[in-house]
Amino acid sequence: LFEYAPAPESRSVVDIKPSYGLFVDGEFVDGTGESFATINPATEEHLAHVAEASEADVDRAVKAARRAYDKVWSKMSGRERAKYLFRIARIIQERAKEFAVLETLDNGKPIKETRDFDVPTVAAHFFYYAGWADKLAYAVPGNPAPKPLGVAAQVIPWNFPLMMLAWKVAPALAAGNTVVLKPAETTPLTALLFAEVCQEAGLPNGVVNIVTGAGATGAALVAHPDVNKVAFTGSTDVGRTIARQVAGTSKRLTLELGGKGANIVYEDAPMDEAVEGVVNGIFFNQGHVCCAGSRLLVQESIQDEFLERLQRRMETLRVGDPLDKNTDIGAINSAEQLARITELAQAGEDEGANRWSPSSCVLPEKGFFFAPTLFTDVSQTHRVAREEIFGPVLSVLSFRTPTEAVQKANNTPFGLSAGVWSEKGSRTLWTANQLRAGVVWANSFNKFDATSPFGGYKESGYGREGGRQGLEGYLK
Ligand code: TXE
Repeated sequence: LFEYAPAPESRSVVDIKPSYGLFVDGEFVDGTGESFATINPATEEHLAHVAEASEADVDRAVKAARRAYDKVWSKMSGRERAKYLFRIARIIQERAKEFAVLETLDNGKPIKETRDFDVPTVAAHFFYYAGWADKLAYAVPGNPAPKPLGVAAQVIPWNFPLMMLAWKVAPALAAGNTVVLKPAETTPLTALLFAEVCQEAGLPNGVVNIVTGAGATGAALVAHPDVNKVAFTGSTDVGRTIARQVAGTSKRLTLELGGKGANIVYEDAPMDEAVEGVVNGIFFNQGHVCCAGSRLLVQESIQDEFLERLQRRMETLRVGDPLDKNTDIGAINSAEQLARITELAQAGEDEGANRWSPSSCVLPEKGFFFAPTLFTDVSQTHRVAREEIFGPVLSVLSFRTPTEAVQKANNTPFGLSAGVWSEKGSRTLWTANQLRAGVVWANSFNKFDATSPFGGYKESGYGREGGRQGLEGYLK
């Protein structure tokens, strides 16, 4: 069932073409609109030109997805669909190096993350949902024969370009839907490489379509009348716009939006692990993580010692060339995002918080980089404590009692993630139960698994991705 050919030796690590079209109905086609450049944020060098899909292009892609749904994909058995998903997973594994390098070039994240985290997680996701394709009767409790929704419009951000694609495409296809996906404008290249994987896997034409472009392309896709489902990950503002746009239609919607996660460190926490977890929680992927632990809540009795250890650890972080295997913090994804982080960090200083960055940190002269930054003397009303910075900036608050920790952690319009650090299981469970966050990690942070549902409370969105629950958003 799962025939498997090893990659030919000759395949170069990554072959970036000068320009890319759209992937519609199984082939790369020219767009009818303009094109735009995607750059390497670590060097500011031009990588490729990519088509900006017009409304007419989006219409063509949705029509292809509809045809594929009606004629092929919805008629196929789950077992047969699984075969394609398994093939896709295997080809991603074969081409892992290519994907990792391309993702690092287009996004700016360190190669050790794309190599050890993004690409393996993506393959795992396709393997996992391949396993569900013939077991959908068990996916939605109490409903023996759930049906796919039809054509799914999927709009994704730039922080985990390939992983966000996997989170959306794998469950949609497993459940029997076809998709039109729009990657973010600053990171379109791995989605286009994924289109090649679909071809290589022999996926029927039109089951996956990729339309590149900016917000207008995304808006045209969401508005298309023949779309049955909209899945969006991105900013809370755009999420609101999309919710308004979809309201009053029969389209189903899931949203995964921003966050302002708290990492709660109790006085009995395993100290070394907690320091590592806090560092990972905010500096992983340059802090471009919706579930980042961007607020540290540390118990007052250990605050001084903890901060001293944290600062010592931050002195060892290596910021720079994302292709260097030793780099911990790569490039900020775009000039716009760098400006946003810079502005918010400045607001932190202006509002009276105390700003610190490691003295060891020397930023490269070219490219978009931001030093790992710690804010202490932060009050809950400061912008650095309230707004999603989406960069390597950690705001420190303290607490005396568990109740105060929970109150402060929940004092945000968001509710995506939190971490609890304590040796005491009962305290961890009590805290987790009080937290209004979709995911709570205990003595760990930023752990992801395909079997585990992920999603938000409050303004962090609704619906879940991952796990059995991830299928619910694609079934009726
Ligand atoms: O997001 P946008 P941006 C947060 C983070 C960041 C801020 C802004 O705080 O600093 O958002 O980032 C497409 N209709 N997050 O401006 O604009 C867009 O082309 C349909 C958190 O980059 O939301 C891209 O593909 N689509 C977040 C995608 O939406 C539209 C990840 C996300 O871009 C659209 C990213 C429209 N009207 C940013 N306008 C997370 N939750 O992980 C834009 N898009």
